[in-house]
Amino acid sequence: MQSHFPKNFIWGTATSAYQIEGAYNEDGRTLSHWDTFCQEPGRVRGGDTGNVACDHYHRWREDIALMKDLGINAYRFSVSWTRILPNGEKQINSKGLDFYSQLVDTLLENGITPWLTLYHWELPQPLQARGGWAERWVCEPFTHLADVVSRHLGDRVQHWITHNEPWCTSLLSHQQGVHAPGWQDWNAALRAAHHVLLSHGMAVSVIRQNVPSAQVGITLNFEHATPASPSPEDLQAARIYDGYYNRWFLDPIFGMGYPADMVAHYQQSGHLPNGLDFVLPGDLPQIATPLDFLGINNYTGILASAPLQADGLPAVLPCSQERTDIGWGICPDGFYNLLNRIHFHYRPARMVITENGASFNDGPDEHGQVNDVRRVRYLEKHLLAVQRAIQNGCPIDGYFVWSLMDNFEWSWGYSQRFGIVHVDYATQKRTPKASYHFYKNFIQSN
Ligand code: IFM
Repeated sequence: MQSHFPKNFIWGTATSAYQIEGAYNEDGRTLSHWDTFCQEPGRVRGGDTGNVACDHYHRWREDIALMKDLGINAYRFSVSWTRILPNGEKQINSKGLDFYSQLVDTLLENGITPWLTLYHWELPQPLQARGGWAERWVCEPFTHLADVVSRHLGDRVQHWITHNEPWCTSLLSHQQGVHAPGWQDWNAALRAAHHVLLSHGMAVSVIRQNVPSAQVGITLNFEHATPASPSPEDLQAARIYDGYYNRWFLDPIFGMGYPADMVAHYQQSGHLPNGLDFVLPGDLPQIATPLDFLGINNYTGILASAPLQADGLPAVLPCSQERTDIGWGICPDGFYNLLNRIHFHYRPARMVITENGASFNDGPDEHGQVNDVRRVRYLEKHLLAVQRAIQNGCPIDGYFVWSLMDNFEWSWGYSQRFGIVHVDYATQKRTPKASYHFYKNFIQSN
């Protein structure tokens, strides 16, 4: 593949704390709502948990050596809230901060820029027990977390992401019930979405106070919605799905407030019996605090069709017959359209692809090699889409593969492998896959 990426492009890989660290009860870490969710029968495939995961808490030096060999110049990771603030609020666990401090120092020594995500889905269990993201007060402890972490690491960490994928924290977790806390309550989900966004705005201000030179952003996940046919009904179905998944988050972050068509639609569907009563004066400007960059996560897209279902959402199908092992359609053109649409409609200052990747469950062959050619093809096509979007004027200056290594895939447990490094969970042996070598060459040739 001929590639022409701009000079100084950011090449990275991404992970998150609960998915790789393990050591769930070591050095003062306490339980998050994902630890307790995993204990509930039927929530996670195979009864899997993140208790050990990739044991990164003990093997992080080896993992940084892999990153160094890969040639990336940036690494995106998240912090575990309960490692740092064991009861979720005031009291600080210095051992938790020390862990991330050492990690950051060693990344920098190896020429790898740390990109730190504050919230990648691990809410301290005591906060969940009091209602979690559905409650407005939760913004305060989150802002405190942002304050503590940015005070301690802000002398070395310049790139800050407040939240990872607010759609997942709110709707996937509180409306669909697939992620912790596993609720199926539309109104709670929309309140949670607002509190996540509000806490984001509050955290941006705190990070900027503590680290005046910081680059601060948020990472949203997107699914490009295509109407299943040109009929007006299917067009409207796609528009509603887009509102549910993409616009509900993009619009307020870019100062447009919640999309009026979706507010009306949710009211008609009974999801907002009291309207937007949870939005108080001052919230929307706070949410729309200007950002240095928008983090973009994309894996797939969908085809939407009428009629709408009882809950007001359209029926959806994968965007293509070609699928990854988790069943998601492979649609690089949808990704390209999405990037253009974000740039031309919302005009973020910078765009960074903070996650892109695929689940393919290839394991080692008889020679111990993992020849994940389907992932190589997936990455090639999506990198090409990014390159085309840049050529079309999109200000994209970074790309992070999800993920550095196979890890705990939430409610799918360990059944789905997204890594470019294979992890044998019985021995914790790491084996770089063909996609790792592909990415290494790709970075070198750029
Ligand atoms: O593993 C997740 C990650 O935690 C968030 N973005 C999507 C990935 C694949 O599902």
